[in-house]
Amino acid sequence: KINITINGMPVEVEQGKTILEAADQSGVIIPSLCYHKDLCVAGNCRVCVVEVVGQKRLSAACATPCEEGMEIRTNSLNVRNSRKHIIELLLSEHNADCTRCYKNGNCELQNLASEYKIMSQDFIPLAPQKKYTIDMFSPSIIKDNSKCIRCQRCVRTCAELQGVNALTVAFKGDEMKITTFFEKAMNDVVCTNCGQCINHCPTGALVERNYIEEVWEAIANPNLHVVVQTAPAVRVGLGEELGMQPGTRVTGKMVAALKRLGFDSVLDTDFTADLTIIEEGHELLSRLKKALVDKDKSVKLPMATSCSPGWIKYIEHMYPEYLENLSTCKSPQQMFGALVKTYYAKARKLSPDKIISVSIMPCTAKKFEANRPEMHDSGYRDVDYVLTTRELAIMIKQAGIDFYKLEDAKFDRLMGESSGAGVIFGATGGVMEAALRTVYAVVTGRDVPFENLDITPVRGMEGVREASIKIENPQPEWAFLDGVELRCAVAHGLVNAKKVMDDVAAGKSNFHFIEIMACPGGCLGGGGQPIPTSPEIRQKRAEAIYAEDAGMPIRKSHENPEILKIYEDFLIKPLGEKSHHLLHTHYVG
Ligand code: HC1
Repeated sequence: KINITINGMPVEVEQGKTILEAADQSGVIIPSLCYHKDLCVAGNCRVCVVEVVGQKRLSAACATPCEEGMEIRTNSLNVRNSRKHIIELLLSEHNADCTRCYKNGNCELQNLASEYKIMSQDFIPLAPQKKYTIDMFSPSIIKDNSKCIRCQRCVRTCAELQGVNALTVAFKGDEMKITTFFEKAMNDVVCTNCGQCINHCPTGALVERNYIEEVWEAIANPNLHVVVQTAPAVRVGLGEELGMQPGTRVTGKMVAALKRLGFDSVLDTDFTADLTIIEEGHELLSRLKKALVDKDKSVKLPMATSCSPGWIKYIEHMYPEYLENLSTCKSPQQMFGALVKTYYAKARKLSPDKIISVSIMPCTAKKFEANRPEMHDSGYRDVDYVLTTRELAIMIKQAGIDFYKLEDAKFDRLMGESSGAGVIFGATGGVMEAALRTVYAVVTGRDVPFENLDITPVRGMEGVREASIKIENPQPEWAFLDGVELRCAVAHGLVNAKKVMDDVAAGKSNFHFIEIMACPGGCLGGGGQPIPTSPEIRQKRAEAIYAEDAGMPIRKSHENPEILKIYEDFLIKPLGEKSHHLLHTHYVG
C-alpha cells in the first residue's frame, strides 16, 4: 500500500492503482469519457485531467499510476478550466442536436456539458461543416459519425471484449474517424450485431435501431392480435433502466406494464427456453449415441449451443467449418415466434396473418436474428419486431406508467409458464446448467448430484469455465453412457469463444458440449441492456437471475407443465417432424 492525498485528504491505496481508481475508492468523482471499466486504458479524451503537485502538466487520471506521497488536486481552478476547454473542444466536433438525439438524457457528453454549464461557443464548431454519413443499413445498429467523439471505446470493445474488430480507427489528425473495413456499412462487414459497441458508446454515435413506433401502431390496430414475449434477462435489467438499483428483479411489474401498454397477450421466452432444453438435450444424447454406439465418425462433437445470434454470426464469419457443431435448435426467441403463429394461433383460434409477434430482448443481435431468411417457418415472419430492454423502458415512460406503483401481474397462458431452468438462460452458464439438469434426469432418472440443483462449476464470470458430470447407473435405454464423464465448457464474450474454438480447431478440446454466449456475462450483459453496464452491474444482475431461479416452484425444464402439454397436443415428441420443421434450422453461413 502507498499513501497519497487527494484534495488534501489522506488516502491509502494499493500499489499500481491509477489516480482515477484511487479517487473512486475515496468517493471523489473524476469525470471521464474514453475510460470504461470493461476496457484497457486509452487516455485519449483527457477529460479526467488532474493536477499532481510539483508537475508542470496536468495528468490523465485514468492513465497515471499513484506514487508514494503524491498530492493530487482534482478540482483546482486550473483543472476545472482545462476540463471545461476539453469538453468545449469535444462539443465543437460533435453534432450537439441533443433534443433530436436518441441518446438524449443518457449521453455522457451531454451530462458533462450540463455539469460544466457549457454556454459559450469559444471554439469554431466543426461538426456542421463536415459531411457525415449515417449508416442505417443494419437491422440492429445505427452508426452516426456526427455524434462520434473518437474516444475509441467502441473500437476497444469490439477488439478486446469480442475479438471481432469490425470497428477501427482510420485516417489521421482532423480526418481521423471510427469506421469499418473500407468504410463499408456495418451490415457488410464482420459485425455480429451484438451491440456491445452501443453499450459502451458514451454518446449517440452508436445506437440500436428502434422499432417503437411500429409496435405502437400494431397495438393501436384493432384488427391485430399483438403478442409479446420477454427474454430471461430483461426481468433483471428493466428496473435498472427505470431508476431502480442494478439487480432488482421486476418480473411481475414488467408483465403488468406490458399489459397496460396494450399487448393482447404477455408471454414468456422462458417457456421456449425450457423447450430448447428438451430439444437440445435430446439432440446431444442422439449425437452421443451415434458417436459412442454407432461409432459414426461424421458426428460433430462438441455440440455447441445455438441460442445467441451474435455467436451464430461470429461462427459463420470466423469458423464456418464448424457450423455443423452448432445445435440445430433455433434460439428460444425464434422457437417462440414459429409457435406463436402455429400452435398458439390454432389454440386461440386466430388467423396467423392477424398476429404480430413482438419480443423484448436484452440483445440487439436478436433484431438481426428475427430478420434472417431462415426465420419464416410458420409461413410468416416468425418474430415481427424485436425491442431491447431500453426500448421497452422508453415505451413505459411514454405511456405514463408509474412503474414503481405497479402491482405484480402474471404471464398469460399458453406459452407463459416456465421453470427456473428457463430463467437462468439469461446468465452465462445458464443454458449449460439447465441442459445438465434435464439431460442427467432423462438419462439416470435422478436429479443432478449438486446441492439444491445449483451446478456451481458452470456459474461465475470467468471467461471460460469447464465442468464435468460422471454418469452412473443410467436407465437401461442409456446404458452406453454408464461411466461416461460428460465434459462441458462455457464461454462468454466472443474473445473467449475464440479461445474455445481455437482449441477445438487444434484438436485439443475433448468436450462433448459447449455453451457460448456472445456478450460478457451472457444475455444479462447484452447490447440492449441498460447503459452503463460494468462488471459489478453484471454480477448483480447474475445474482438476481439465480435468485429468481431459486424461488421458482419448478426448476427443471422437463417438469414445466406447459412443455408437457405442447408435446402432448402438438409436437408429439422431441426431435419429431413438427419440431424439425418449426424449431430447428441449419445455418450455412
Ligand atoms: Fe438470451 Fe435466449 S437467453 S439468447 O441470452 O437463449 O437475448 O435473456 O432471450 O432466444 O430464452 C437474449 C436472454 C434470450 C433466446 C432465451
